[in-house]
Formats: sequence, C-alpha cells, structure tokens
Amino acid sequence: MNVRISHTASAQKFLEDASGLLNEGGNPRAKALIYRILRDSVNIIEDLEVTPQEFWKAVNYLNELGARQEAGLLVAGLGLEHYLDLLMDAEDAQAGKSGGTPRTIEGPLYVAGAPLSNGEARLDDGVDPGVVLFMQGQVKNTDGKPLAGAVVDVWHANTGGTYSYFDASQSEFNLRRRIVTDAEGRYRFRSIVPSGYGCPPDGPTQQLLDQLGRHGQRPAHIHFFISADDHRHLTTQINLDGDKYLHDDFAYATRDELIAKITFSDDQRRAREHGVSGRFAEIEFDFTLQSSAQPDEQHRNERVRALES
Ligand code: MBD
Ligand code: FE
Repeated sequence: MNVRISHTASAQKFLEDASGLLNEGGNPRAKALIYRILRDSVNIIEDLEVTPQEFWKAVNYLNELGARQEAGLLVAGLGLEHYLDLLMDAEDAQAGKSGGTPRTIEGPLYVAGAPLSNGEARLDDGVDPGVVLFMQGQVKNTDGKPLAGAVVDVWHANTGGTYSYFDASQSEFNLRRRIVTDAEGRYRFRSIVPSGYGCPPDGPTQQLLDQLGRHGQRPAHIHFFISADDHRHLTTQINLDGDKYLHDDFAYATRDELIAKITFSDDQRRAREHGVSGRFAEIEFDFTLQSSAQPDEQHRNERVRALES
C-alpha cells in the first residue's frame, strides 16, 4: 500500500516552513537548496516506500561517515566528484574553451603547504623501500610555449597505498612537494613508485560499496595541481599504465590522455647517472594549460582542505 501525502497543500506548506521559506531571515540560497533536498527526500521516501528502519539506518550512516571523515571519499566513490568534472567539461565545451591536459578529480587527500623548491625535488623521505621513481616533464601553454615559473603541486601514496598526514605513521609532507618550473618550463622529481589506494575495509564507504557489489580500489596514480600566471588552474592526476585497476577505478578518475607510461629499468649505467643503484622507474609527462585572464579561473576551487588557511 503506497500512501502519499507530499502532493497535498499542507505537506508542501510544511516543507516550505521547515526550509525557512516563510521567514525573512537566513540565506536565500541555503533555503532554496534545503527546500529542494527536503522535497526530493520525501519523494524518495514515498516512491521507494522507505521504512522507518531504513530511514534511521541512513541517519546513523551519516553519523558514521562524519565520524570517520569519509564524506569526501564517498562522493568520489559514488562518482559524484567525477560527475562534476563531466559537467565542467561540458560547460567548457559550450563556452568554447578547449585544449590542454584534461582535468580529473582532486580526491579527498590533498594537504596544503607542501615544501616548495625550484625545478626539482625529492618527494620521499627514504623510509619506504619502494622502487625509485624519476618523473619529469614540461608545463606548456596550448601553443606549445614552455611556462617558466609554473607551480607543480604533486602528491601521491606510498607502497602501502596510504598518504602522509592521513597516515600518521609517515613523516610530515612525505610524498608531497611543490616544484616551480625552470626557465624551460621543466620540473623533475625523485620519489618512489606508488601503489594503488583501497578504501579502509572497515569504514562506511566500503560498507556501502559492498551493498552495491562494488570494490573500493584505485589504480596507482599521482595527483597534480598545476598553476601559472595568466593560465587556468589544472587539477589532474596521472594513472600508471599496466595497473590492474587502470580502467576499473572506483573513483572514475582515469582518462585516456592521463594514462602515463612507466618504464622500469635495471640498466646500472643509467641508474648511476641518476645517482642510484638497482631497479628504478621513469615517467615523462607534460602538462598543457589553457590561458585565462580571469583571476577566479587561475586558482583551485574553494574547498575545505587539510592545512589550508
Ligand atoms: C585517493 O587516493 C584518491 O585519489 C581518491 C579520489 C579517493 C580516495 C583515495
Ligand atoms: Fe589519490
């Protein structure tokens, strides 16, 4: 028996009252959003005949999600963060903005204020016994002109798939650096080859993914914010070719143009040139930025981030 009341005048008035639409105070945007959320919520409850047990289970789920600080992880896993990218891509297409390295999601694990250096950096603290990685490339504009003084803000996981700051066992800013490109627009860094990420198996995000019959794994990847004066800020990642989850990312971040070839080498002459011994890996990847005269486009979107003032 599907009983509905949301269409009645009294129910609609009730939702308007609960959203503050009948008073003068508050914020009109907040009222409009909450009114829509309440209307859609009661529609879901009525359409899908949500039981009180299911409703309170969902309320408790939100508490768990917050307590575990996993809201940012869940929106990535449900594809909503990727959906925002698709929407921004469509907006760009409509506005005639094209070219350059594609955007892809930031994810929930950025930490602001990583050490800044010129041209090159070592990202790892030497603790992780992973394969040494040398990555380098150029930041350019859409005409192919190198951009000197661009900032390459890079972060990635260790061989356990965990990120410093969120994994308190790692040193401060491990695997996180900001590198300013040199006169030829070049950056280069030494690090270790990251492993893919997996959602905490005992957390609320994985609990929900289990209900959907989905895994919570990401391929090995490296995150970047790329910025330069008079150019559009770029939030992106590279995904390492050959990873089992390359085209099965639970956060849907992989894009064809962002698949980076990684070359492993045992050539000890070349290792010595790099100042290391043993097996090492190399990645070359260039980033291309669209030019922009709009200051709001030149910076990353506002979002609550760790250590960001
Ligand atoms: C990550 O490392 C990540 O990049 C995303 C999007 C979600 C969870 C962990
Ligand atoms: Fe990540």
